[in-house]
Amino acid sequence: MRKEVYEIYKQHGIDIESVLSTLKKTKISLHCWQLDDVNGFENKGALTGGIQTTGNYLGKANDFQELTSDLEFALKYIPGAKKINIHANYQSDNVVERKDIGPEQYKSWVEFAKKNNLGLDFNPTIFSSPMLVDNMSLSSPIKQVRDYWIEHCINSLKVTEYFGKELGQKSLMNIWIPDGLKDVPADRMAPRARLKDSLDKILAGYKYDKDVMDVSVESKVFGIGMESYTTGSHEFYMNYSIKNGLLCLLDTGHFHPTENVADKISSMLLFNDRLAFHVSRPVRWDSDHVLKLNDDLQDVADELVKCDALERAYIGLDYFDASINRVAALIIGARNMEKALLKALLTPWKELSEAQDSLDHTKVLALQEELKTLPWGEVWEEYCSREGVKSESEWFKDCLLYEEEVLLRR
Ligand code: RNT
Ligand code: ZN
Repeated sequence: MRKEVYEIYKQHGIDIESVLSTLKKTKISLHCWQLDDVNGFENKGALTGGIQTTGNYLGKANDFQELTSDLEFALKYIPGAKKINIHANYQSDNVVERKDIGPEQYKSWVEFAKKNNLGLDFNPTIFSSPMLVDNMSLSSPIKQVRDYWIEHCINSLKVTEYFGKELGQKSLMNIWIPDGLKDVPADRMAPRARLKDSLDKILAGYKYDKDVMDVSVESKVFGIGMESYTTGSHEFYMNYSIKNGLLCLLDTGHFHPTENVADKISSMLLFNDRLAFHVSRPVRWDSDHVLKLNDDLQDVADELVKCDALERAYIGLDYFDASINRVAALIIGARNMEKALLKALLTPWKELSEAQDSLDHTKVLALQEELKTLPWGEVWEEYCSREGVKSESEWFKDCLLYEEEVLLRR
């Protein structure tokens, strides 16, 4: 990086060294499910629950060994502190029926995390299962179905607590259910009342150690086959989480296409200690495209930084593209998340907000636009090199080699 770059940012009151030290310790949770199209390691059935992957690019990971070797490869090209986000259907040891899982089933994941200096997050897997009846789980009218998933979630709390304890850093357990209806409901309230009751039973079912884990709930506006109603709406979970000391998780693909998810962050932070994210890229619907460094992503990163909320947020990625090299997809999206955070940290928010508060809106606009041409790319290269991570042109070459030597031989 040129010496002048320090000066350029200093003129705006930004100290590059402190930016890099903040960025380096900001954790990003990498979702394991990009590498195998959300399949998991159980007997493979179809992906159900209103989510879809499209594409059949060669080289998908088929088991724990392949998936962790892909992860280890990807990790080399992603700077900063990382966690791995796993789903319950990625049991690494002695696979059991989903409702019966426990720490025993994820021992190899913990070993993998320790070896690679990673944290772990966890998700009960409430899709792709015959126990999902008519796309309903915790809000199903069938008691036996609800009870099955309640038990799965209670056991998931134990797994998550185990991760937090073993790895000495907080683990997040996120509950997402697909429950919903294709057509206009006869009754919107009853499924939501059942969901509320199921969540109460889960929380009463196991008193987890709050020092080592948090629980979040993820809303959604619609799913494939559930276009008219989802039980777990944003309003439902926003209220449930605040009343019960859980975190609200915002998935950036789970709102109406023109809704600005970044705009929600400041309001949420005024009433919640902590907030969780699934950062995704919806294209016309919740399509889970790989993150690009676009305005939507930047807006989310900007809000987290200007609200001084990096330590109050769980940042998880959530996209799955089966039409391109899956390892590259994971790397590209994660690097873009890092880049967005870097750009946000290199922005003089104080200067901008002072201009806003002194009603100098012209300066706000002028400065916002001027900042776009500052040499942040040089700072990015510097960050990557300090982290021992290859630069833009280099990592992709390695990835093509990995494709040729490993992925295409599967
Ligand atoms: C689905 C949700 C959910 C899943 C993962 C696999 O729309 O976004 O988070 O993507 O749990
Ligand atoms: Zn999500």
